[in-house]
Amino acid sequence: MMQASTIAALATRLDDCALQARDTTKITDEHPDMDWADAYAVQDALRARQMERGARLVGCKAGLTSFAKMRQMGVDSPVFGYLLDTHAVPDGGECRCAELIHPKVEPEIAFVLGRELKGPGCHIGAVLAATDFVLAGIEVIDSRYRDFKFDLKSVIADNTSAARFVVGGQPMPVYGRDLRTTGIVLEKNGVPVAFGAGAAVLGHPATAVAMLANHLGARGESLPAGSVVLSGGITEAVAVAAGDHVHLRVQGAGSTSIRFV
Ligand code: OOG
Ligand code: MG
Repeated sequence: MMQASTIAALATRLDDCALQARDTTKITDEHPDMDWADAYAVQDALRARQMERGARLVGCKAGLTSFAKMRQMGVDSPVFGYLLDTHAVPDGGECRCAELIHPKVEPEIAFVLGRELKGPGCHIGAVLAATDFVLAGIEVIDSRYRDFKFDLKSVIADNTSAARFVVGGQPMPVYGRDLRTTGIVLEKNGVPVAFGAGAAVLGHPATAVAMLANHLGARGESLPAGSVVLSGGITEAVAVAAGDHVHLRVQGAGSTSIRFV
């Protein structure tokens, strides 16, 4: 287990990089013996710093939940992070590129919970029973690591590259729907650039939410009612720059969009 002072210093370094939009080397380069608990301890310390400044927790995210994403980033298992109100962009709103290092967008299915979800033992059925509705979600990721190169422990410490997100469209109840065959189209500047279906995420996107609830349960946390949960990029992430307009259509759930300025 890392020393508390090391954990605090790493969280400060990652927080400062995000605040100043500058990158850093991945932390496992200097701390090769860091374990999973250390990585999540750094993430917890980062969250505490941001919440001390007044940010509110609004939900959680699962990442690296599709083979497209795992292949793109060269890793082999999902990771989990948190979402704050300071990450949220209104539907159709602006994202300022000057505040980010090297942003990319991901098409996701966002779950909004009507009831608390608590692991262990959480499964797809429990997730669907607790879900009020799903929405179209675009996550803007922005790794604080140079050239977006990291390993799993480094990316966990960095709150799984979370930077901004937008959700919107037409709230879609899950009852009577098959989220595996729910299609998505991601458009950049009016051109369709990525396509997929819910099954790209671990066979069913609710699996990612169940894994997240079980992960939190093991740490004594849960997903409260009202949480928004990003279930993970369905396709590879797409790089964006100022001037880009990104639009996500989710079959049966309308669409959401974000402008990069
Ligand atoms: C890590 C975060 C991945 C997703 O949806 O797969 C993620 C990264 O690729 O930088 O949010
Ligand atoms: Mg994501």
